[in-house]
Amino acid sequence: MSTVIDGTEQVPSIHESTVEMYRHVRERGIDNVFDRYKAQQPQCSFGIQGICCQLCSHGPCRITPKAPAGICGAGPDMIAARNLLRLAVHGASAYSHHLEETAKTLKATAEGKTPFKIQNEAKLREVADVLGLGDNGSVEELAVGVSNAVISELRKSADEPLALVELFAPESRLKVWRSLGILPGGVHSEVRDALVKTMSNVNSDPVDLLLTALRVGIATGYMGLVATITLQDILFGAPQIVESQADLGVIDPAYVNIVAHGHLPFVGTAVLAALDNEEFNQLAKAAGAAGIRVYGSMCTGQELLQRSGTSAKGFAGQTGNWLNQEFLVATGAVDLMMLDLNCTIPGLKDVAARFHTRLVPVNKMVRLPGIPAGRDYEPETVGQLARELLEEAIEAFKERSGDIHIPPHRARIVAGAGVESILGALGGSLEPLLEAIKSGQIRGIAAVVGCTTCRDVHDRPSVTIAKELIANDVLVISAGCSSSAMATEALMDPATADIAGPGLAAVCKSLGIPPVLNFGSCVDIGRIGVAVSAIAAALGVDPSALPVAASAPEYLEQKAVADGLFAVAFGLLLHLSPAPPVAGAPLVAEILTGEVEKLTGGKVAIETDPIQAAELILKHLEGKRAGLGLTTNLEKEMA
Ligand code: XCC
Repeated sequence: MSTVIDGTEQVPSIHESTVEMYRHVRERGIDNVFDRYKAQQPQCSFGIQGICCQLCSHGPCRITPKAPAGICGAGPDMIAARNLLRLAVHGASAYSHHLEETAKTLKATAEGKTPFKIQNEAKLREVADVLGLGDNGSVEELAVGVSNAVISELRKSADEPLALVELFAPESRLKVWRSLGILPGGVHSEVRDALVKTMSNVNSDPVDLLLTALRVGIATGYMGLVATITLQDILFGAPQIVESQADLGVIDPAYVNIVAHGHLPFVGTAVLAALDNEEFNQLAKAAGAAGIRVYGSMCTGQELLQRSGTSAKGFAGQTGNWLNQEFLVATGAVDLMMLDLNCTIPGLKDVAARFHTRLVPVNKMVRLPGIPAGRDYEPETVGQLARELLEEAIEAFKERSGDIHIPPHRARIVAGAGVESILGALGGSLEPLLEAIKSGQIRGIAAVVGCTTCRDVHDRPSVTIAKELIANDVLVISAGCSSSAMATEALMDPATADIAGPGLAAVCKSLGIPPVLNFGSCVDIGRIGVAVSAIAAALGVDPSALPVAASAPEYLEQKAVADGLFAVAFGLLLHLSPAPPVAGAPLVAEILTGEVEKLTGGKVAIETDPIQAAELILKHLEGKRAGLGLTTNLEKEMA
């Protein structure tokens, strides 16, 4: 954090732009996330270890040597497992909200009630066919059928296995999950059952609670992630390789500036579509601006970025991840922010109050005290909402104070990775990638994904791990806030290929791709699951056998917990930092970091040092290479 140690100032972020803005807001006496983090230290060790229970009025109960059980008799393992499951349920719920909004949008679009047009008929027909709807109906009929099928999957009982899991998961995974009794049913029912289990004095078996957490993770993986990206691809088109820019320096103060902030791409896409009408640019010019620009923040930004060649044309760049949001407003050049779902921090409102920036919740889940509601996304009214937001942004532009400070940094990025776009880049077949892995030119694949935190220097762990891995010829794929971290540090610029090891650098240069592939937003972690399944199928093995690992080096919140449990259920090594709240629960920690591997093939590895973390991932990949009979580094050195 920003303190002076041994005469050296330790900055709060790895990014020059964020550090510059941090200094800027401090000079103005504006509170911010980094200073609040500092003010919270030291934090409660019971909470950090996961051994604090606050469920009933007897609590909080904390586990100590003197009091090894809560008042009800709950021990540390039960408390930690219950807390972990509750976190996962929260994440699953948020993802299912996103999915339901997407399904509603697809259906309304098919009925001609939205400004959107179905962009990907081929994927619609493919999915409709897999769902048993045939592929011959009209686009509209099939889209309504697919939407209805997904909504009924969300709502069915917990006893009826999710058809989408049975249709899309590798057969070898289904076998494992069936044998463990963790093949999930309807998401809403799974959420309800998990909440019942985690109520006071219902379920006191940590093993059952952890298996339930894996079950919730699988439901999240195939519904919240894979189903959401599938429907969004049908609606807005699959991501295509695009070029853009990232970092706070993308903001141009000459324009009316609008930021799409959150996770759901609907309102941002509608605003970009409304901008096709020259009327708004003319209005902006009449107000003294050069025109109107729409930028992205966090995952909504990633959604727009990866489709900026097609359905999100006109997108002007990615500003950064969630830890940048207060600094973004403090540039003084953001006129309006559209807020949908997480991660809109309460502190954002206080910064906006110091500037002219209008904060507009555009999702019925998002509310800020004192900010009027009434502009929530509905598929049927989003066209009108987009026009109103454009008008309001132009009005806000007129209120700028002139206190504008934009760090000059921006990086070139290539985005839009996914199975379809990778196949396109490889000439229609995964074979060149598989050959590079088999020959050892690429040692393996690491998905370095998820949030970022203040626990370390902002974005340092994500960027450090990625750099270590690519230097050792591991292809890194990223999604979520860590993706913005790497974009800002130019790891998604093909010109950075030289910092990769010789094998990976050669592959990057021959294909013109960067050493870190941008898979997009949080939900696009599902795209990584689809890609790994495709590689496993091509090699005829289970995903757990592949030289593939996942890392959430700065995990923050509940969606990340659900994602992580999916990775473990899917059979992957999941490196996690900071340490999840299980350190005070020996059995839970032992299961997650060891025993679960015997059940699913996956496990958690906790390591807060990014260099050590990269080493343990490399060791894991080499172990998997050996298991498949592929050359290991050791053999290479001895040859
Ligand atoms: Fe929020 Fe997706 Fe996490 Fe970033 S990465 S801190 S959830 S915005 Ni998913």
